[in-house]
Amino acid sequence: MATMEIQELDLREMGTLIQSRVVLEVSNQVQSLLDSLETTTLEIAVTGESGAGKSTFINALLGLHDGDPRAARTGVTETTVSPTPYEHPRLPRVHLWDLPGTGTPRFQAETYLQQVQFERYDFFIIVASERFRQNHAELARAVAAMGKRFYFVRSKVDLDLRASQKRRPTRFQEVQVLREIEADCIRQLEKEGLEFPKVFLISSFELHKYHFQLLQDTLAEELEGHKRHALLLSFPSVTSEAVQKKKASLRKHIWKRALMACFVSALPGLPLHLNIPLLMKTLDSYRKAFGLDDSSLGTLALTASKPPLELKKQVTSTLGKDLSENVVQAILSQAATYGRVAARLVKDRVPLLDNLVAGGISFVAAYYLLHTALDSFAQDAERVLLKAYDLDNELQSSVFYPPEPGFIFD
Ligand SMILES: Nc1nc2c(ncn2[C@@H]2O[C@H](COP(=O)(O)OP(=O)(O)OP(=O)(O)O)[C@@H](O)[C@H]2O)c(=O)[nH]1
Ligand SMILES: [Mg+2]
Repeated sequence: MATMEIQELDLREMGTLIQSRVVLEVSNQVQSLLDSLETTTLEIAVTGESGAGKSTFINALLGLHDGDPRAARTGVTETTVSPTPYEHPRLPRVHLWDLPGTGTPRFQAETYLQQVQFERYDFFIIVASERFRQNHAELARAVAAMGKRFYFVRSKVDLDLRASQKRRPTRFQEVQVLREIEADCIRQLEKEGLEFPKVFLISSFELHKYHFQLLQDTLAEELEGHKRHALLLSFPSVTSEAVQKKKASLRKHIWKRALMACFVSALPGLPLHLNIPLLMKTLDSYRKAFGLDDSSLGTLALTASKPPLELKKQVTSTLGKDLSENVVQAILSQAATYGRVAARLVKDRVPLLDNLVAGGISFVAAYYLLHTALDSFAQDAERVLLKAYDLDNELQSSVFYPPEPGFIFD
């Protein structure tokens, strides 16, 4: 079957096309699109009073355990005096900034913002572990006046819930307590003159609960283009929804990555002339983005207090288990079988790529491979999450999707 499909495509024509200037120009443009995606910076400022949980929150966002040498120091009575950047372990252009505390008696929002060089941040997260106060509101107003966005995070809600449960064990209702905390925060901020403040309730030890997903959605919505992509990739996927969003964001760029994998080693006359190392690199970055590499699984195991092996066992896809060239080659040869289907689908949706699909089965194969990999990694990631957070019974139905067609453009 595979050979028949390959014969149907005129290989000589494909070779000519690949070497033609037009395609080279397209590929240059695509390369610069990918470059601009990779060089997009995201600078997130995290501020609040001393002990509010800023450093712990930063580590949770970076997916780093407190003991990791790259992590921010936590739980120490040592106030940061100058802004300290923490680089994202996978995305060197994404930084979380631990800013000096705002709780000093002589706090002056505008001076503070000048001192921390407010202009370099994309947005501010203002963290409070108890009540929001005048200085939080003042800071938010000053941030807005300087043309930047701010978000309030009420941290350590796990502690509040536990305390409340102890106080009223028979009447305790989690949803009710959360509502009360949120309403109280909003009331405080309104009293300080802020209109319609939005507060996200978070526990840095249990990001999968409470408002973390909502915070991520809100941030993503309010960022544009490449920065949104960077945010979706950099935040840990702690819910099924986040996994799906990450997948959708990566999916939009598959065609560009597939295209780039086609031309570098173009040898006319060969059915598959793909840049395999480049494809392997892309696949590896996908796998890490979903937290399926050993290091990410290890951190999750520590956070969730689960044996690492138990989480690793949830990675059942062929590519997730063995990201080797042999497996990749096997999938690529399968792709040839689907060449015609792919060609038709791609042709229907993206006219620009007509020629590529008709001329290069290698493009279709790379496209198919990356699609398959994203689907598999996302499913693995969901299984890992279910196991890590013991959600097996609650969410099972959302995890086992029917097989996807694999060639649909978003
Ligand atoms: N239970 C619980 N404890 C938290 C949470 N976030 C932080 N903590 C604890 O609160 C303490 C202070 O946290 P840090 O992250 O060091 O606070 P910080 O705001 O960075 O403090 P400074 O650097 O001194 O300004 C630590 O003991 C943390 O373990 C949370 O979400 N839940
Ligand atoms: Mg700190």
